[in-house]
Amino acid sequence: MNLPSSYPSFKENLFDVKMMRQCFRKILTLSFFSFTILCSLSVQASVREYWIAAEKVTWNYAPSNKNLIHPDDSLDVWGKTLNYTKYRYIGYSDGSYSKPLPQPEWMGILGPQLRAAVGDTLKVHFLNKTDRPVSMHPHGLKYDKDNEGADGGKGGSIAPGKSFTYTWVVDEDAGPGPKDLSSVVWLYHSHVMAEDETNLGLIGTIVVTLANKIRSTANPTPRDVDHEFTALFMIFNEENDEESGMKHTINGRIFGNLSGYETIIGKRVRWHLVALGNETDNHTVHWHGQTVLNQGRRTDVIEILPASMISVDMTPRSAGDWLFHCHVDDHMIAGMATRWQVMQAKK
Ligand SMILES: [Cu+2]
Repeated sequence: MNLPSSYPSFKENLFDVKMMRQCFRKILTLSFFSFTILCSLSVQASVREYWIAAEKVTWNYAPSNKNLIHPDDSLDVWGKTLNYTKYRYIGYSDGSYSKPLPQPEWMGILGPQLRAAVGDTLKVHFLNKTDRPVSMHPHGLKYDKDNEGADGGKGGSIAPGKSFTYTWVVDEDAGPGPKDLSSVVWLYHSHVMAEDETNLGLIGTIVVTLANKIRSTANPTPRDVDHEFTALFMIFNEENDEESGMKHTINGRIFGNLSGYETIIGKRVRWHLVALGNETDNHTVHWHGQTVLNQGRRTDVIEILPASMISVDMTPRSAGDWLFHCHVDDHMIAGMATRWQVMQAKK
C-alpha cells in the first residue's frame, strides 16, 4: 500500500499508544492522590477525648415544686418527696475532674452528649466517684471485650475510686445506615447491674454523624440540622414498686419541669428519642403543634420501648408553647409531659 511519506509508521504508532497509556496512568495516579488528599483535608478522622465521672447527686424531679402542666393540681400524691439520691454521669473539661462541662437545661438527668463522625475514635476517661462498682457501656460502637463496659473485661466493672479509659471505634457500622438521617443516636449506660444502675440515672447518649455531613472536624454536628434535642422517656422506680414512687419522666423531670426545648419557626430540628426501663416503659412520644418525618413516614407520635433509639426530623411551622408528652394515659396522668417552645423568626 502506498502511504503518504508523512503518515506515521506502525512502529511510531505503537510508540504513541504506549506514551498515551503511560500519560493516562500518570493522570489517574495523580487524580487518585489528589482525591485522597482532598478527602483527608475535608474529613479528618479524629480521636475525641471525654472525661466523665460517675457521681452521687441529689436529684429533684420537679425543681419548681409545681405541677406546671395542670397548675391547679398539687404534686403531693406523686411520692413522699421530689428529691432522691441519684447517680449521674458528669462531664469534665480535663483529667483534673475539677471543671464540670455545662450542658443545656433540657438534658436533665442525662450524662454528657458524646459526639463523633464516622471514622473517629472515642477515648472516654472514666472515673467512678460513687460508692458502688459501675461502668460505661455504649450501644452501637465497635469495641473489644475490655472496652465493652459490661460482662467481664477490664472495663466491665470499675470499682469506687478507680478509673478506666474506654476506647470505642466509630466505624461505618456505628454510623447512619442507608435509610437513616445524617446522624444517629446511641445510648450509653452503666452495665454492672444494668437494671439497677440505669434506674439510678447512669444514662447518656452518643450522636454519630456521617463524616461528609459534619460542620467541621472540631464540631461534628450535622450541618443539615439547626437544633438537635434528645429525650429519654423513662419511669424511675424510687420506692420499691410503690405507685407513688414511680416517677414518669422526660430526661428525669415530671409535670412540665423540663425546660429549654426552644426553637424557631422554619429551623431544621432533629429529635433523638430514647427509652429505658421495664415492661411499663412503652411510650408513645407526641408533639403538639408539629409533625415529624420518621423514615419518610409523616406522624406526630413515635412509639418507643426500653432501649429504643429513634431519630426524627421536623421543621416547626407554628409559634407556641406546645405540649410534648407520652400519650399513654397512665403516663400522662403521672406527669410524663413537658412543653417545647417555637418562636417567631426575627424579621
Ligand atoms: Cu409513656
